[in-house]
Amino acid sequence: MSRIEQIAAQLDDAAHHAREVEQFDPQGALPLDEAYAIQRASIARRLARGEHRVGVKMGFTSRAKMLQMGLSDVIWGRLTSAMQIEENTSIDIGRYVHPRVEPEIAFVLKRALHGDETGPAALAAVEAIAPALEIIDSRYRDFRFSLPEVVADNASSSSFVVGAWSDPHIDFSNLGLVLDIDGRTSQVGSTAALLGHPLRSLLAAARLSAAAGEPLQAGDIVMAGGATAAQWLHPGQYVRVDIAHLGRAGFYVT
Ligand code: OOG
Ligand code: MG
Repeated sequence: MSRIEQIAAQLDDAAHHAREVEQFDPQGALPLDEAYAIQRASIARRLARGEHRVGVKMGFTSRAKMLQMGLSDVIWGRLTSAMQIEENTSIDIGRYVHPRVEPEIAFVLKRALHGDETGPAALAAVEAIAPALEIIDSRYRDFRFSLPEVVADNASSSSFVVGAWSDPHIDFSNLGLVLDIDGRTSQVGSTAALLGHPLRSLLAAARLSAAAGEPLQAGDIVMAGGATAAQWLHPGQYVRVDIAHLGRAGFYVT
């Protein structure tokens, strides 16, 4: 087994069995293309278990997230069918290492994107947008990692919840949003936190996945990135995001 496959297997096992691992490159010396090769190999193991690809997620598209994690390069990861959680159902905290939640906006595409589109062309490929929550669960001890490490770990992706889909022809550049935990406001923000406009996050997703040889397809979901700092999850919580004009999405933690 190559070193890439070995690390991919460790990270995949850690995610599968909710176990933490030690950092393998705390200084961040590994070239990013190798880190993405580890990510691809770890996702290949999930696909071999019967999961299928449903889209991509963007990471570090807001300053709040960059500041919280101390990293400032936009990254991406792959979403699989097993990661999607039905709205208003429960997640079992025992299946995670140390999960956090963050409010996001999701896109679903009606046409493929090749990565070289302009903003209006990318918008024309969007079928719908929705309020969404991402549950991130870094497999590294203490949720600490370097840039290549988080890339290798599929950008900490673990689960995601998408609310009702809306027509994308409203101006979604600056919609207020609230992350509520147990009925109390936990974080407030705006969709403008995502690279100034969430469409920029979609353009970056299209460009990066096309460059990796896996261009976005019709039906793909794109999670545009956390608009606020992520919050820890604990059993007993009810978590909800509310985005102006788009509505809500929530889940329970048991
Ligand atoms: C990395 C994932 C970042 C986002 O939305 O910015 C991310 C992490 O914070 O663990 O999902
Ligand atoms: Mg996220």
